[in-house]
Formats: sequence, structure tokens, C-alpha cells
Amino acid sequence: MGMESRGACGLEPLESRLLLNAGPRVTALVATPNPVARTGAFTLAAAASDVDGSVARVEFFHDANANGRFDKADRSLGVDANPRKGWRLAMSASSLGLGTHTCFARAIDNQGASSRAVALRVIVGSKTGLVGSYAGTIEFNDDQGEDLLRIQITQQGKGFFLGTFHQVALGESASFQGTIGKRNRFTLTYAGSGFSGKAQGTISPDGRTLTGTFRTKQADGREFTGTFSVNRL
Ligand SMILES: [Ca+2]
Ligand SMILES: [Ca+2]
Repeated sequence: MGMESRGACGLEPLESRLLLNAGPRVTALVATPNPVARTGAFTLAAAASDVDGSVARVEFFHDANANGRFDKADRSLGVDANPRKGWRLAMSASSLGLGTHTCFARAIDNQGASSRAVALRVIVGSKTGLVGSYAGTIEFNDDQGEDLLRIQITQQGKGFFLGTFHQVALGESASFQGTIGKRNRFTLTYAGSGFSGKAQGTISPDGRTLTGTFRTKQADGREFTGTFSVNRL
């Protein structure tokens, strides 16, 4: 029996319909809040669509083998099969642990086809999340006056944080690494082009304000000291 006779048996329409099903898509994935404190809770929320049917469910996963790709080793975090409040999953951060994690969401449509998995980085911090943008004032103890200071904290893990800062008027930038000790005290070291230094100070309990003192050494031997205070933007 040739292929052309299949239609007469009624198989072709079924086959065509299955082949023509367009897969669903996950169009957005966010976590709120992100970063999240280790003891906190957060929600994963996805937006998904299907052009020729409907989204039946959205599945959420953790990149358990930490390779950044969705694969068989990854662990299911849960499934939302009820679209009424959007596609979401409430999680406790302690189930992920400290550090930076990748989570995935994929949608399944009403004909069982799955979308590609969409990835999202979720940061679980040891305290209130510090990752973000800060701005404030840096003031020198000599007659150089003050400058606008911008800080970007890019990563936070157990007892440490990393980032960059920029002194706007001076046009100086540097990267820094800091450690967080008891009572929200921090110490950080920084290095830029022709200078390096140390700073220490305090993080406010809500993580929104960093204040402290610094000592910068230049390549020509000169030293500067002063104070700074920045607030989360
Ligand atoms: Ca479909
Ligand atoms: Ca993986």
C-alpha cells in the first residue's frame, strides 16, 4: 500500500494535525525578590503562550548539575497547571542554598508539545541581598573635596561580595572584593589603574546603605583617606 492511499484510511488528517501543532513558548521568567535572603521565600513567575492551542502547564526546574543548560540531570522544582493566577511557583530559598543558581521554566501545550526551557539566574545571599546599584558621596580628608560615587555590586555569596565602583568627577574606576563579618561590618580591597586600596565600614541591616572609610595608595606613592556613604538606587 502506497503513501497516497493513507488518506483513504483516515490516517493522514490525524498525522497532519499532529505535525502541524506549533509548540508553546515561554516568553518571560522572573523571580521575586532576586536576590533573595537565604532564609527568605521567592516566587518564580513565567509568561507562556501557544499560537494554535493553549498552554496546559508550566514546569520549573533547578540546574542541579550547574552547567547552565537544561538537561536530564536537572531537578524538578514543581509544576503549575492552573493558569488563573499566572504560571508561578512559590519557593523557599533554603531549598536552593547560598550562591547563584540557574532555574528553568518550560511550557507544555494542550497537545503535549514542550517549549524550549528558558533560564533565569537566582541569587541566594547570606544576608539581605546586596547585588544592585548604589550611589552616594565620597569625601576626601584633604582639600580635594568630594565626588559622586557609584557602586555596582555584581555578586554576593556566603560572607563575600564583588563589584565595581566609579568616581564620577575623577573618572576613576576600580573593581573590588569584600568580606562581610559580624554585625554587618565589611572590609573590601580595590584596585584600579595606578591605584589600590582598602575600605571598611558597615552595611545597614536592610542592605540599602553602605558607609565607611577608605585608604587609597597611588603608584606615585601618594595616599588619600576619606569617608563614603552610598544608598541603593
Ligand atoms: Ca500548540
Ligand atoms: Ca543542567
